[in-house]
Amino acid sequence: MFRALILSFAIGVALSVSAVPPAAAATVVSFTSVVPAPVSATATAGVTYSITSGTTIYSEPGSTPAAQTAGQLAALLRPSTGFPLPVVSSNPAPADGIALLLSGAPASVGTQGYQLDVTATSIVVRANQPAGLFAGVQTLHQLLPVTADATTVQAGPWPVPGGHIVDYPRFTHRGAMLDVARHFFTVTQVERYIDEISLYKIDYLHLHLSDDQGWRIAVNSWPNLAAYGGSTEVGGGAGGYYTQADYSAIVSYAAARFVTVIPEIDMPGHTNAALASYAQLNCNGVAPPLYTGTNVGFSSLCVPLALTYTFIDQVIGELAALTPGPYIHIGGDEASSTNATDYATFVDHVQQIVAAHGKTVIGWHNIAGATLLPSTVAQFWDTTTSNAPLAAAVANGTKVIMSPANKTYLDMKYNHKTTLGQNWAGYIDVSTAYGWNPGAYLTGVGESSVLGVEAPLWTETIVTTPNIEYMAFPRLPAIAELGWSPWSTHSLTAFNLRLGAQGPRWKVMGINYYHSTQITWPTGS
Ligand code: IFG
Repeated sequence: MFRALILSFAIGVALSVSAVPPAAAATVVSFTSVVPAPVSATATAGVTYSITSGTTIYSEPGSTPAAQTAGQLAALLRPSTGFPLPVVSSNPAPADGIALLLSGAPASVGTQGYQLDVTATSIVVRANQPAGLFAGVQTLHQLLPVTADATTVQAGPWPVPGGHIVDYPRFTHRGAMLDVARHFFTVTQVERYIDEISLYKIDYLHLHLSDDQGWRIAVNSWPNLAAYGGSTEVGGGAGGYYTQADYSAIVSYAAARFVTVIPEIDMPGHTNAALASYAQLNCNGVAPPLYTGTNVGFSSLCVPLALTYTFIDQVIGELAALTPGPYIHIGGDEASSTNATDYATFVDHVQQIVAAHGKTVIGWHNIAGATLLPSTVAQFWDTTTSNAPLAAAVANGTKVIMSPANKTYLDMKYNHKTTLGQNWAGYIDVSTAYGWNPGAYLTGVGESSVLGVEAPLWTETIVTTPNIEYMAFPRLPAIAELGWSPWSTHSLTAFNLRLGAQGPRWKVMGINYYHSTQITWPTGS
């Protein structure tokens, strides 16, 4: 009787601290379940490393970024394992533990790649640059038992499958765009999205900061832009905006996860919020009302007006000073209320302004109708597989970020049953998001002209973080894989298996993902 009481008590305790049955906690994740697929991954059969209360996390001496990444790994593991997991940096690395080293990596992994070795006695991530250590730790994260992502102590043990990975990206640009103009999202909401996209080695976050429905970044020299232009959103809600301190917090949070922020001020179209904020910016001197609908193409900055360029220079000047990344995105899409001549004149001029502030221009591919600076990047977003003005610009040296709307637009419905999102570019489920080759998609735009990919999430219909997650997962990892993994690894069957293996972790992380019917999701995920 007494033994039974103890046993039932022990089980009770185990279950009460564990969100999932103890058996699941010990499940060793398959070494081959990583998304994006690594360049090469070889499991060592029968070998696992067990994280224990004695495990030390070691980071390269003298590297602050390496220590930061080590600290993030410790911050992930301490709450779920209950282990102390000290982070140290001293020569030589402790024999037993997890080591993040900036030596010994093969040159082939470049600046963003890494080598990961898991043996019975240690886990070692080697990279040439701190960004590579971060990428290696994201792979390690995916090899941990899914309960490692819990925020309360879970039952162990904590096995990591043994093996050897050498990995590096196909494209250097793997982006996610969040439209914070149609609906405003707080710093905390953006930071959660950064956590989620960086797990899949996304390294750019494009923030669509202005549009007809809202202006979302404070500009000291034009205070009404945020105060008034940021005071509403689609549907008439309160909107909001980032103070410059808020924006800097997002930039820093992203940088600590090796994500570079690309701010977009969309122009000359998509500018009603700015035009409503300052009557003097309008050709007729009259400010239009704030707009809370979802039409596009009806607004334009006043191209002939000299004040327009003073405005742009001051806005870009303040934004550039807040943006450590190389890019400013100037939009340029759907300028239906700007005639072609004015549009070209405008884009030519704005490129000069951005360059004068030391930044490189990105614009939606419509800017190919102007004369592009050699460094200007075009972001392709149409649903076609050819675009003559873009191909001509590419022949002249322009580089391209691939965001075909019918493949990468995360605001597209999965199917006719999806309540959120739109369908003007068609339905996009996993097979569509995954089923294309960014390096061989557009006529006249070969692999060497492609910087990479980006998955935009427009938010006309997206209001909450669960809405963001429902549309981004599981499709964003598909775009992330197209940006990172070699084309030789491209296989929908294999990807679907690896994507399904992410489901249990997303459940523990509280990610509100869509259980695509194209994927076999493990029971309970
Ligand atoms: N196109 C518009 C976006 C947004 C989108 C919604 C671009 C570049 C349709 N421009 O995509 O502002 O409304 O799917």
